[in-house]
Amino acid sequence: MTHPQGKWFKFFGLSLGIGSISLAFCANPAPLGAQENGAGKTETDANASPIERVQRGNVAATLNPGPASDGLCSAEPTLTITRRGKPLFDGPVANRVNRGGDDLLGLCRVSNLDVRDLDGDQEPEILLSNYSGGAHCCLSSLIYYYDRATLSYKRLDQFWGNGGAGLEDLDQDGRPEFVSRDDRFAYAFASYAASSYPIQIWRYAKGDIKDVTRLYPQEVYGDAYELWQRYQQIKQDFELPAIDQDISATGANLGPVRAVLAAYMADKYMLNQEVDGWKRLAQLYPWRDRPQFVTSLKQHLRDTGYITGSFTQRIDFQQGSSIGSAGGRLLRGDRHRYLLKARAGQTLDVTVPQGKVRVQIFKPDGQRWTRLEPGQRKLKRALPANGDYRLEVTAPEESGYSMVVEIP
Ligand SMILES: [Ca+2]
Ligand SMILES: [Ca+2]
Repeated sequence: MTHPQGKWFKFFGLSLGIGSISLAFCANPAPLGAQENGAGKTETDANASPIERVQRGNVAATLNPGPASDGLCSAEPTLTITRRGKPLFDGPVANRVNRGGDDLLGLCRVSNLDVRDLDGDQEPEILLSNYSGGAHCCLSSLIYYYDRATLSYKRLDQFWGNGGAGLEDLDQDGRPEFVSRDDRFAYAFASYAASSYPIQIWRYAKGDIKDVTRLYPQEVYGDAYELWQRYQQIKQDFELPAIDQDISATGANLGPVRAVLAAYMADKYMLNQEVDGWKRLAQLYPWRDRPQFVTSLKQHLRDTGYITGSFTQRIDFQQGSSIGSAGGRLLRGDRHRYLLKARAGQTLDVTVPQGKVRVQIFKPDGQRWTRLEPGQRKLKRALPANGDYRLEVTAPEESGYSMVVEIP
């Protein structure tokens, strides 16, 4: 895969980049209508007409950005959507974009029209990107989706902040994921230009969009690795103070180091490798103010939901292998949920080599099927149905654990 964060590294100092299908255009925007990035795109005007048209299957959409009011922002963008030959939407793209809750964002430059089925239900969605105007903020995706109940199109706004998102089918299941970065790390530990970001992966389905980053451990691992390399680069590029020097006296700026380690720790939490992460951080950040840095970093990770007792993620089977593993640390009340796809008749073999934990296993229909009590190490049974099984791990008192799952 082309990793978007690679581009952010390249533009370190600008932090404008995004994925291969880019929604970014903060600096030096390309003329509207000049792209040819959609298989169904049928028109780009010889005079760089701003009108974009895309058709896929029975759905066709046309975006007319209207006259540019100040050379960058459009005055009155309009959109038409035709489904099965019937015009179902014809009007302005609303001039405010919902950022979540009541917080609204300006609409300045709407572009990158695409028509594609984002959730694999054979019904294409219409995708636009919006730039609100400003030095490097803000980007958002506008998704028009067909609502079968009202036989009309509704819109979902997804706010990305400074970074934008790229569309990429990471697991090649035919449904593309939005690959973005966690914008809450902008300015958190350094200036904007020196900030670093953990990866975020979002999935659209049925009029809703969700953060599914934990379901993509390979991508998160790749991101953590790139952040690690970035840390090494920063160490080379910046003259960092000696370990025993009083930082406040030298005036040294450790912001870029703190920022990259903050993003790295967020990824480590997503991988359930936080114990290893904190161990490494102790070596990577040897300066005297480490306790203060760790305290503020933990607070930030708590505020942004990385430090949490409960989560759901899919068990990651290495390619060609029937063995997957999981693990972490549980406090009382925490719940680690793992999903596992299997077929009826296959044998499920669960081993808990470490930890005093309870593993409850639920069938694809949601009914509890069987469980391992704290202290029990092994369970082996034939599975009764096809589908996603859920393994829930809890602990009667604080415990680390590891778990190996095999479906031979
Ligand atoms: Ca769809
Ligand atoms: Ca996918």
